[in-house]
Amino acid sequence: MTIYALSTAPGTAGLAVIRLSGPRSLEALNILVKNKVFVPGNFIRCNFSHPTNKKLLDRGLAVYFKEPKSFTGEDVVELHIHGGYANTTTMLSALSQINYLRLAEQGEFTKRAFVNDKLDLTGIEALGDLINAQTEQQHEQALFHMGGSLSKLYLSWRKKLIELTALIEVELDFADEDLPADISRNLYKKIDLIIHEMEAHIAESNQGEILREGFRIVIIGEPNVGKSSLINLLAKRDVAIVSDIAGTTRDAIEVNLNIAGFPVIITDTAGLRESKDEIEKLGIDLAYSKIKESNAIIEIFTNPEKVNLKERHIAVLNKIDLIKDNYKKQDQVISISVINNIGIDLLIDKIEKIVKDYFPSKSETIPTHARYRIGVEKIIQSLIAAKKINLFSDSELVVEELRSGIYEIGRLTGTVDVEEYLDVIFREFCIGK
Ligand SMILES: Nc1nc2c(ncn2[C@@H]2O[C@H](COP(=O)(O)OP(=O)(O)O)[C@@H](O)[C@H]2O)c(=O)[nH]1
Ligand SMILES: [Mg+2]
Repeated sequence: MTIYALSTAPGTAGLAVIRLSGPRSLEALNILVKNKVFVPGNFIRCNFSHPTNKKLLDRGLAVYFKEPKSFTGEDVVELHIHGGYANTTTMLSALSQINYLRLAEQGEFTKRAFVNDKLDLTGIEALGDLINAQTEQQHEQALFHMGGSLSKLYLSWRKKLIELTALIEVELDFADEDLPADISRNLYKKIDLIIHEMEAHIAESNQGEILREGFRIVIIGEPNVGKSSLINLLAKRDVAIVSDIAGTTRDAIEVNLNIAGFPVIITDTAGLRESKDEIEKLGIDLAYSKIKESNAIIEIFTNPEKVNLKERHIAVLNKIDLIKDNYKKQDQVISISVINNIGIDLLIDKIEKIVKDYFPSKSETIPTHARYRIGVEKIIQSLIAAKKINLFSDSELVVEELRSGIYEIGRLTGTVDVEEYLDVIFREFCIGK
């Protein structure tokens, strides 16, 4: 079936691209555009007209990609027309008049690319990440993965495991009496090397998943120390209510910031105190659960005597405009006045440093989805199990463990058991992708 959809974002825009994919794409194009010859890969200037009433729809460009050299691996046509609501809907409704076309489903172009081996599962996820990337670092990581860095790594492991199973099968058949000890030592060494590589990979998963989802910083402190004032300043807009009435903030309010190219989620919380107010108590419980989920904590004080330094906490002394100048200063404490915008640069520098330290690696293969971590952990389990089996009495059981590792890699790249992931992945895509 040939499908079509608007591939650019809807709304007012200079240009819009409508994409068609499937065996009758070119035929459909020739209904909209008369007397033009489409050479694959060449843009042609065209007047598009309605299939039945022949009215002019728009002037623009069209390009045809012949299968398999296209995004989906099928015949693809792109109509580059003017943007805007009326212009695009008119073109889409004209396409709907062609009876062998149908509107694409969510992620259907990418699904076809997958089915036609244009992208593997890691590539699809990376494409989703690329489209959803909000910061430079997320963008860079998604591009690495789209370039196949992850699938290359996984396939290299697959190759090694296949070689090992072959080695066991061949060598054990031909081994003479003296060889066995050598063979098993050699085999275990190779398995250990692979386990080692896999563990190094998983060690980066925390970084990778947080790079996708955001580094979480929660602002805590007693009521009225200026937590909500600070989040408003950082967000550059009023997201939280500021008032001198203690217990104003009850919800956990989140803002997304881009700090040094990394996604950072800052959360304002209810002031921590004993409270009799039911709603405020709920807010305080929520604050504690946010502290648990967080990667770092900004704790605000207003009394220099009460500042309490804790690991993982950035201690901040606010309202220094109200404090007499001769207070006891401590190096680790960042002194600010939110109202007067004093010391905020230092606080942001500190946050930037913490975030950057959290992401030390620039590896192209950081596992960014929990699925990768879980899958690789399973493979490691199989390899550890394989090592525990006696190679000489039960070589076929060793091979079986290695095979289940190989199978698991297939699930990561999407060569086996792919259905369970596809639905989840494509749910995040929209129509036209
Ligand atoms: N003098 C002074 N007042 C501040 C400063 N920062 C916040 N406030 C005030 O402190 C009160 C409590 O602020 P708020 O942000 O609601 O505190 P929260 O309860 O910790 O969220 C408000 O009246 C703010 O205007 C500051 O740097 N100096
Ligand atoms: Mg507040």
